[in-house]
Amino acid sequence: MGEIVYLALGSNLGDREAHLALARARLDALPATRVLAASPVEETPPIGPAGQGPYLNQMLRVETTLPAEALLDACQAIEGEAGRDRAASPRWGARTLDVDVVLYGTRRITTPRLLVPHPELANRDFWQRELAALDVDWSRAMRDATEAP
Ligand code: A4P
Ligand code: MG
Repeated sequence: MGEIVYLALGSNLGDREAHLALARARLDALPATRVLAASPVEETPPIGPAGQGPYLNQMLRVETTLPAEALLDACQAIEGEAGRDRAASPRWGARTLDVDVVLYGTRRITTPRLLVPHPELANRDFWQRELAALDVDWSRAMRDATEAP
């Protein structure tokens, strides 16, 4: 029995559908990790610097026994496999693939590498819609998240 985790996928460069599909497949193939459900894919206007195209976004429900930072490492490796060049892209700039940890069980995580629940959850209506499509009450999940003892 692992943790139930919600991961947000985003892509606004290249073959966006293919990048989301790659992410779903690679996440499902991680050790002790299963993709249990996926929200509909939706196209969203870009948040961030001007001059970038629309995103495809999708939320995944995943069960994993990977600790949160190991899961983040895996997400970043998958971004790299999709051709994400972190150095070339400014914060919130265009990217082939972004995989963000939105919720990790009922945990609140505050480390130099990881803020969970993702601080932008309150501001991103598309994540809120996608979580609702997976039967998650985002505001309650944000409120109820607690530091591990
Ligand atoms: N990091 C901290 N907390 C987390 C977390 N919960 N999940 C750290 C993932 N990463 C987390 O991320 C920078 C650092 O954030 C990571 O090294 C990790 O240690 P990054 O992916 O390199 O940079 P970024 O994505 O440009 O920055 P950031 O702040 O993560 O941005 P977001 O929130 O990922 O936003 N517009 C639309 N329509 N749809 C989108 O999906 N996404 C973004 C990126 C901007 N505009 C968008 C969308
Ligand atoms: Mg990110």
